[in-house]
Amino acid sequence: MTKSYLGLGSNLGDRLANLLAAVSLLDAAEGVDVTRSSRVYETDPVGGPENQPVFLNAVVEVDTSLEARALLETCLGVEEGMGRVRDERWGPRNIDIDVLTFGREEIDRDDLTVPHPRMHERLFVLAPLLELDPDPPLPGGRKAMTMRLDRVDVSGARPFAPPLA
Ligand code: GSY
Repeated sequence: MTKSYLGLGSNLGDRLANLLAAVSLLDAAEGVDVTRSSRVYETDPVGGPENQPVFLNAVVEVDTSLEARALLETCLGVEEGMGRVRDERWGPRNIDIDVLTFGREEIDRDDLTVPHPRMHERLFVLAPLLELDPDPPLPGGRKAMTMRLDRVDVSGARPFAPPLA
């Protein structure tokens, strides 16, 4: 079994219901067991079109018997099952599921890079992730303990709802 952290985000429709649906669908998937969730944060959009709606974000911990590629396929399948349309890059979406980490493995392939290469720069990932793990795998072997937060806009993530699982 491998422990993996998944980042969930939604900024279209009933955002909290979308996150909850994603957790149920992930947990129902073959070889995936959702073990814990962070709280849900409301977060200011990073990138994408100006004035896109604010996001809800959370991180969930899963135990999986799948290989990394198959876990990614499962996440994409859940997004698809929830009717995600990929029109605008970085644009609004009802659900986004990112594989942030896969055990302590470092994978760098066209289709999947873990630890996720930008996760340490994104408060909408770090704030929920650090609730679950104070020493998570980060790109380049970085340590959360030694990261500087003084250049990060920490007002950009506000607790919104209790854990999803
Ligand atoms: O990478 C996930 C999609 N996304 C998000 C997000 O989930 N939250 C916030 N706050 N900004 C984002 N920009 C993108 S793209």
